Amino acid sequence: PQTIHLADYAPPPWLVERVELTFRLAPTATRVLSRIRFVPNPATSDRRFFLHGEGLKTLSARIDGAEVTPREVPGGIEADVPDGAFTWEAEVEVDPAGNTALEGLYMSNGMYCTQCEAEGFRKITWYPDRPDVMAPFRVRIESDLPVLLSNGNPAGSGDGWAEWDDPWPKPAYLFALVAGDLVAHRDTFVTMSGREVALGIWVRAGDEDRCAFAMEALKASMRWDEEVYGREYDLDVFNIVAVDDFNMGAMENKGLNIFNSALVLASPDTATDATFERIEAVIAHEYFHNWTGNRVTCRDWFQLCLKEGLTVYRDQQFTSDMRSAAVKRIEDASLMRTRQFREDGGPLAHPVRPESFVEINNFYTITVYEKGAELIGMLKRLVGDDGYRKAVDLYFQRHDGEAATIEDWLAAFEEATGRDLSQFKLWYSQAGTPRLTVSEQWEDGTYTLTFRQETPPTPGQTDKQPLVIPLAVGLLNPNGDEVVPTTVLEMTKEEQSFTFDGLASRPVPSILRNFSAPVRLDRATTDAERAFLLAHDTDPYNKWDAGRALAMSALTAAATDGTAPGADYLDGLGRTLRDETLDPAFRALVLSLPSEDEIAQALHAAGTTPDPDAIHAGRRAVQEAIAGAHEATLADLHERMQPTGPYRPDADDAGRRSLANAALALLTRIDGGARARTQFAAADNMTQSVAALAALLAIGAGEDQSQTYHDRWQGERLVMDRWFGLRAGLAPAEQALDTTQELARHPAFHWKTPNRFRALVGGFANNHAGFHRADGRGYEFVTDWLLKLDPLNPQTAAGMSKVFETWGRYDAERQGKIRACLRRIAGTDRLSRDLGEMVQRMLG
Ligand code: DPP
Ligand code: ZN
Repeated sequence: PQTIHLADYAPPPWLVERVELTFRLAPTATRVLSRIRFVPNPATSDRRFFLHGEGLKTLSARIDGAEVTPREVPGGIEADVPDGAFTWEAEVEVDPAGNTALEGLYMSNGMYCTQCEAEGFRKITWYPDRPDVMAPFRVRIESDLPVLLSNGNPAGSGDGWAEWDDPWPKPAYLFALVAGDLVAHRDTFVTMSGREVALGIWVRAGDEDRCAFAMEALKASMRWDEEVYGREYDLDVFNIVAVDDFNMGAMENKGLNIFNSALVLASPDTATDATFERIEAVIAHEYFHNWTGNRVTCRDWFQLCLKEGLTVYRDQQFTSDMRSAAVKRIEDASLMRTRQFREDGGPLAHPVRPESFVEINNFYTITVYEKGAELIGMLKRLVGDDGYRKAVDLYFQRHDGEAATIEDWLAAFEEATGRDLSQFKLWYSQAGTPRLTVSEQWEDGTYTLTFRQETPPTPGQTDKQPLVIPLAVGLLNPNGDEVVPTTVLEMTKEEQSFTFDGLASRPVPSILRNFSAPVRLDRATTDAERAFLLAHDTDPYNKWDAGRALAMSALTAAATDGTAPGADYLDGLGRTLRDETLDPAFRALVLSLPSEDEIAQALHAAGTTPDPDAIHAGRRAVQEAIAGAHEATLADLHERMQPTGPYRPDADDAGRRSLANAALALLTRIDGGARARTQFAAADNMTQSVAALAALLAIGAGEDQSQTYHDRWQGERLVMDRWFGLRAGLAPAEQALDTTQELARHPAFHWKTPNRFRALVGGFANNHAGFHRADGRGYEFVTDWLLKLDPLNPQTAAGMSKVFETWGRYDAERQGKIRACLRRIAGTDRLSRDLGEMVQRMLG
């Protein structure tokens, strides 16, 4: 397979002025008629006429009305064309029913739908399928199905047809079409300039009562983008469609967002608090793309972070405004430190803006998305809130209707704020997590912090430059009072010192407040000092982090030499739990322990080879110790924190439930499951029943509850996804593989549906000690399933293969077994480009 390089970018020889498409829908033989007006691109003298296409049966092709026979070339076709503008027409046939890859036009439960990002449009018709070719689209759909949707505004409909007109130039990856027997949950939104927008969430009959929450989230997002970014919606309609078979979470097609149904449908009895929060965030995310992604799009796929990092940043801001800013920041930082640092530290590490790829689908990563968002946050920290707003306004003003680059984005910041961002730009090109070591000096009232930064080598990048790192620091005196409030220090060199004068006593530093930069902080400290910060730090993130570090030190000790947790941790935790001035959601975060995977990562980072069984046993011992030490407090919280009144998914109630349920999980470790059984039996919402079931499964109990859940929900696909995931993910390590294999034979294991596949296979891989069993059979099991799925759905298979990215952490035997599995995959005939690239990178 061919590797594509950023450095090889060349502008498109031909631009598209207008696209007209007609779809005659039929399950196995859909006809697609295209009429496309091409004009020469004045930016280049190259006039080669190339159209992408994959799996298309061409019935006819014409240029300016004359029949032509295009030449087949790798990835598409070429033809001889006039010197000036011309019209291309083609009629092709595609097979939506046979499209199991879920890219292009495919069918799901009798409904037609599309997924064109990144390169799916070429499976629909011949086209310059690259994001820097933007055009207005007119679409006609012919089908007997009652609901026919596409991008833009409705432009007429009749018996068996509908037309749509999208006036905003867009790249083909934002094209969408839906046809099906769907029902709508409708509403309207009046924009800041007084235009009324018709909103619709389209779902299968029976799901219409599960759309209200998503609709509220949509309206809140539309209002928020007006208020915070001054961005107004620009069409008469905005539609969202829920589809069961979907590779990704959701897709921001212009005016017609398509969502994995797991991220739209929610009711208290079927969705958990976490799902509600996630739905709200993803609805916002896709809506925000209307400006950051659609109106201003990406020049090429290397610029993916231009739209994704910025849009994730915007959805994070939205959630902070809607819910608790402190809790949201801790959740996001925690995701970075676990999953993104894991990617950055392994064989799949890549820059936020990658410089080469084989299959772009493999780069929809936590690095591009989440680290990309952290870069926006750092930029804002460096230029200030006003500078940020000015720069973003300038960016929109300058690039509306264009396909832009990271250079364009940074240029807008440089011009709007006068700041030189050449060093900052390294964050986009340099992979890996900088490691920041800290040393301290105290003399005559002067306190000096010296930082040293070092970014370890990553695949293909051995030499790293120093980055600009905004370090938010505060200082506390030994009484716990803040003597220096949060100050942002700008580190630009490899080693740099900062001094604070006039202090009465040696301070305790609180460094990297609010996770001000995506770096790994390495500072020699004691459990006593961590407990001090847990008690006194005014920065919620660092307060949480102090508790986290205490927990991690207890867990790594328990996992290596079986030491019991010390008093600093147990007492500090107890005080935090009882501190009624603290938000319950915050206390829940302090109480929830790092996962086994995180413990393995921490041990590896400290130079110890993680032993999955010892980690499993150690984590359990720490849970038992916490529960034993704080049984009365936990029991009190479990009881008192249950919200009263009807279920509401808002931040306050969800926060109370999360604290109650974190307490329950620990209590279940010592009460034999009594409380969890009672809660499961009484629960009137999914959050409470799942928490109880999970607590039971985690102690190897809950068979009856699992069966009850199964019997009650077997007709509900999303609820059953959760069941598969919980069973495989929480089964006791020694039973995990047997349980999972049995679940794989369950008649409801519809493995071709990505959600179900990810629930079971991903759930099992999340069962750290079960997946990493010493005999390697956990690895074999996952490998078998990857190879079974790959021929049908390469994208989902490739995504799931990341469960092997941590192979380098483990002992030689496990490493050998994982590598043997990766080699088995690599040696398979007709492996997809997607999975092939992933295993090659993991093998190194
Ligand atoms: N562009 C989508 C998103 O919103 C992914 N396909 O992230
Ligand atoms: Zn996105």
